[in-house]
Amino acid sequence: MISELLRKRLAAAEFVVAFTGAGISAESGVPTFRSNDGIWKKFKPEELASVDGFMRNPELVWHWYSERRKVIRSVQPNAGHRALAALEQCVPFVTVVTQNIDNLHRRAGSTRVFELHGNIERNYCMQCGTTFMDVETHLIEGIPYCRTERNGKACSGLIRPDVVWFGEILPEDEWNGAVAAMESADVVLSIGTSGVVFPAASLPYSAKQHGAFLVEVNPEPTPLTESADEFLHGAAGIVLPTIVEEVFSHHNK
Ligand code: BV8
Ligand code: ZN
Repeated sequence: MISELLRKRLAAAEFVVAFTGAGISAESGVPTFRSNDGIWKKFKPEELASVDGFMRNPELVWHWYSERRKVIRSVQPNAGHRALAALEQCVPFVTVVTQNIDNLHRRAGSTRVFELHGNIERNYCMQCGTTFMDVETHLIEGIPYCRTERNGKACSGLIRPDVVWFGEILPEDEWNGAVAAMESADVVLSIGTSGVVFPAASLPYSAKQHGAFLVEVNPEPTPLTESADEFLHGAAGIVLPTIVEEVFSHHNK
């Protein structure tokens, strides 16, 4: 399954970056966005994952995020997430750059993760910026409001999920960390992403320009496939453990 060239490149690699999208969480039971079971099928992204969408109908958007949070809390990381965590024992520097907001890479044990689009477990007040890990106690008719005391007055700001919506800029530290990782990558594994959301989707191309060996793991081709040095046609939960096994098995003994 793993070509001699990929085996050689991975075995010699010092910096490996895994660039992941919703596809790596599919086998955990988290619906992707654009596959046929995708969540965007029911709703249009602009309606839900945008500031206007939220301001227009905060209750609907909060309902959508609460439902997704429930799913995410009920699932486990899968063999794909775990293989990337295991890779840290075989390669000097492994960085995960994810578009996912499901926290599954950290729960699988990855220690260096840049979350380009935020994290569904975090929320913040749009007025005073206070961060909330839980909003259940702040709900008023399905919408959470801030009550942080500030100079004697209670804030009454609207609380929103700490995720990057369409039209919003990506968090600076996460973006800068991801760009630096991509520029020094020996090998980039682009896993489970349809490569249509920018600026995140531009990262594998820039890694390739800086000399990285680009591998794509996906059950179907994407716009990135023709630029990839290797296209591993399959599910992340199957392909990633195979890579760790076949390339680094002597490490694990
Ligand atoms: C920005 C967080 C501007 C929220 C997300 C026109 C109008 C409006 C905007 C734009 C426009 N044209 C371009 C834009 C910019 C826009 C964009 O790129 N739109 C696209 C859709 C055209 N981008 C933005 O708005 C970004 N911000 O540009 O700001 C700006 C610039 C400067 C200064 C100020 C402002 C912000 C984008 C972030 C949006 N937030 N999510 C939430 O999740 O609720 S995007 C959302 O899509 C998720 O983050 C998701 O991760 C991301 C990408 O999707 P994928 O992860 O790739 O998932 P997808 O379902 O698409 O694909 C899954 C893949 O997995 C498939 O290929 C499938 O085959 C594969 N797969 C399935 N099973 C498996 C598998 N692979 C492996 N194993 C399996 N088992
Ligand atoms: Zn507040």
